[in-house]
Amino acid sequence: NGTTCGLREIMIGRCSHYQYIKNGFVQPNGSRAKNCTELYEAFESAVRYKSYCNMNMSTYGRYFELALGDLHVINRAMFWSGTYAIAHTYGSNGRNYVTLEDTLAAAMVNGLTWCGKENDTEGFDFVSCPYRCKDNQWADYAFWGLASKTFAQLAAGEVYVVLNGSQANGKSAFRNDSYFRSFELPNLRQNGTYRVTKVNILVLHSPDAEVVERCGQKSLLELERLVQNKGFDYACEDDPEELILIMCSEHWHARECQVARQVLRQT
Ligand code: NFD
Repeated sequence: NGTTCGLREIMIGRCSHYQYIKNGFVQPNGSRAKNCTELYEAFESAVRYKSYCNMNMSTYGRYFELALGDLHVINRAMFWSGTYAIAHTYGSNGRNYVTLEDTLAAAMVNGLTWCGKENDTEGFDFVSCPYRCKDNQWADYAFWGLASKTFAQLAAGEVYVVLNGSQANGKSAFRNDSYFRSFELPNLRQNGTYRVTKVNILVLHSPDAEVVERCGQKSLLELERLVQNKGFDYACEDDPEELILIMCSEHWHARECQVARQVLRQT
């Protein structure tokens, strides 16, 4: 439950690493390096000395503007829901596909926990975060809600969505309360040069787990309707082979991975 001490050093360090070492797969060719200290300061001034419940969907606006202002992700933006690990393996740090976490704004804080604290010399709470604000649901979405919305707005052309067709506990692949549904799908661009043309859904079923939904069933049917109402082309594929091979590398003994084993041995 603790929060991230050394936030400043981590964020500025990650930003420098991103730009000077990782660089190349996401940011446009020839774009100027960002000033990491300035970026951190935009982030800090949004949150430090503020009480958690005072945050909302515009709190980090300047940070995202500075970090992502000039970016477009054309034909390779990838969203994920219930599929964090495999979507990121497949995306391969922006080499194949670009996820939100491959952008500078998100890479600087992905996996960290932080919150501001009022009337405090540090201005940060390094012990615990409330995580839930009773009176203001937007506080909870202040960072990742705006991150998701901003990322969706800069996706163009064909986009990809990796969903989980074998979620446990009756959860659906296209959940009512997912970030993907609440902040990404509604913010895909419908007009202009950088509009989205097609939404490609990749539905995964974990080896040896129950199949809850396939393309064209239940929540995926609803998703299809929403996508088409927005004027985008729609495609849905169950268990694309390249994803099954990645999954089978981690579930080698599953019955469904026998075929993969045989094929891989033949070559
Ligand atoms: P979800 P969703 N590692 O799977 N997004 O549609 C880490 F670090 O239910 C990104 O609601 O799908 N975090 C972030 C994880 C946060 C992991 C919110 C994991 N293995 C929204 N698994 C982010 N980077 O933190 C689950 N989570 C967390 C965007 C995740 O942090 C992405 O562009 C989130 O708080 C993606 O297209 C929560 O579980 C979509 O929204 C919900 O993940 C994923 O949100």
